[in-house]
Amino acid sequence: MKAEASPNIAFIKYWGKLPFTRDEDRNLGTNPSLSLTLSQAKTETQVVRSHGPRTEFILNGSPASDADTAKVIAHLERVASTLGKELGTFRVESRNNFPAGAGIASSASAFAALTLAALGEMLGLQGALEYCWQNPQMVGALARRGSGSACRSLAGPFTEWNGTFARRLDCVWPLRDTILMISKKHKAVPSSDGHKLAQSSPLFLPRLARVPGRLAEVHKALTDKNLSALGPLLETEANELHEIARTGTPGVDYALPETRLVLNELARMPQRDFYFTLDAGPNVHLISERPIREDAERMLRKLGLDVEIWEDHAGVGPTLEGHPISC
Ligand code: 2P0
Repeated sequence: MKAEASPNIAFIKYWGKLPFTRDEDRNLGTNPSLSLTLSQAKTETQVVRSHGPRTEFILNGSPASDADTAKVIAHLERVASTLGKELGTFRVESRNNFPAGAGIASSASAFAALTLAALGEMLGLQGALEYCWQNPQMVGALARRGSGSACRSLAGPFTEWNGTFARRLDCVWPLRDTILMISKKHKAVPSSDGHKLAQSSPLFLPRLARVPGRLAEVHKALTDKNLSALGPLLETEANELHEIARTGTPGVDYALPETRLVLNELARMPQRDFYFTLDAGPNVHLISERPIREDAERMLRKLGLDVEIWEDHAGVGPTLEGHPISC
């Protein structure tokens, strides 16, 4: 069964998990988060029952590493045990049309797509569609155990995750995300390690206290479709995420010199109608209402940077065999 899901870019960031000595995969956020689901960047995953001795995982056309295969098998086990099914073996094939591990939330789309494809293969298409309809929170909890932010890729265009359950927001606003692809390399420190280190930063607890107020402001900006109110909140969130990572022990710098050049240039622009956010990576996401490729090209030329630009925009969530899913 084949599923497609897009990554999401967080407006309010999930950064830090509740600590569990057992069940580390519970992935419960220490704070609520809210995100925009994209539509052009996609992970496509096919899960098919096999008669082989073990589950195979093919990633972007090549056999995946043992570590990635183990993560996929662990996730198939979660889905099977939730459904009360025998696990068996599978052939899993997954493709991204965008760079993974580079700050475009590839684990979110990966585990959203894997969850749905596995449900489809284990329950059949009709059974899986009914399951998603009747148990959206269970589907979200499954995706979340693969990767926390995956529960926010199960719907669109905007999803809020209260740390435990995720839900689609009743807001349609065709925002764009123009991504300055400063690096396509896999980041050196995975997000799951970043989440653990976050709590060692002196900035972590003060941020937790600020998030509820900021979340309310983001809700208001979404309701009013007021980008000039939303934009500065996005930028503060991105800066806080990177500051917390930098000031943890050990500190992690997810930015590159080019990232800083771009952010400094944006800070110098007196009037803008586009705003930056960052994931745990060096690439800059510019959120806007209108197409801004030309503005971005002009800025990059001025800075002497040779950087690819990817244009994406708000999406409506994943599909299973072409059927829209919204959990
Ligand atoms: C987010 N990020 O809210 C934040 C902001 C990155 C920066 O969620 O360990 O891959 O798999 O639960 O979901 C990236 O972390 O971490 C992330 P796991 P995940 O999008």
